Amino acid sequence: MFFTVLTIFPEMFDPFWEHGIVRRAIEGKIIRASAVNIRNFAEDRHQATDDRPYGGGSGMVMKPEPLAAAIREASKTMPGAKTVLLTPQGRMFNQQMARELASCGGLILVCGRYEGVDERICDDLIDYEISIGDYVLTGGELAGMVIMDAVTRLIPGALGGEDAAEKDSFSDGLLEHAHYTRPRIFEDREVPEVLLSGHHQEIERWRLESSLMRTLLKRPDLLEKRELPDQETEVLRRWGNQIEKILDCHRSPIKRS
Ligand code: 4FV
Repeated sequence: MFFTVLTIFPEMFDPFWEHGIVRRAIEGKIIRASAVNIRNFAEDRHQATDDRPYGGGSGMVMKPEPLAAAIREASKTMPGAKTVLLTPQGRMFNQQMARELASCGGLILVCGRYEGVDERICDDLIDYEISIGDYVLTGGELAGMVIMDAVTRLIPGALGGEDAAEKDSFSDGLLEHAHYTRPRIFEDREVPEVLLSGHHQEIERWRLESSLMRTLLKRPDLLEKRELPDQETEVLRRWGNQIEKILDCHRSPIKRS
């Protein structure tokens, strides 16, 4: 997987590429990543990459010429790569989109600054407009790192255990189950017994119910839009019946006695 980042602050990416799974993926040649300074493509003697907005108003806009030249140069070195503009105007980034991008083979990440980029760049040089959230950043660089991080860990070999990414939150549309590690007792709180039982079927069942309960309580919207396998339907129905029974008890005091 190849990443080229177009930015006026390429040095921001060095610490990102020098740590953790991303660093190991680069060392293992599982990904290749480089940051290119858009200013290198600015022709005027001040190497300006921004200018005042037509129509007046505050702030500056990124000039089209240096950006277009930088995108075209990157596309030449990465045939078939998709260009991505990080912008609040974009489709909301999520795990499904991360999987989509991981199959692209090459991404050119365009990081805007100031009020944004000249619209004529979006017209015919950008394949994807992606947002990481409904808030305004000072630049697209952090969003670029978020995309690279989420995509890199989906590249086979990046996470070490082959199937690690399959067990992710959202990989199957549920939040992940609770995780525990040593010590068995921490501040008087014990690890659930079943996890120490070595009974893998029981452990898988416990983890499924943990995922379902956490998703039900924290992100019920994910359950509403998700295909429910029978095993999950059975669990949710059982919980629903238990809740009904309790409510019943409270409806008719007689039953409670
Ligand atoms: C952003 C976001 C974001 C907007 C103007 C960069 C800034 C500045 N990018 N998701 N939210 N970008 O706020 O991706 O150019």
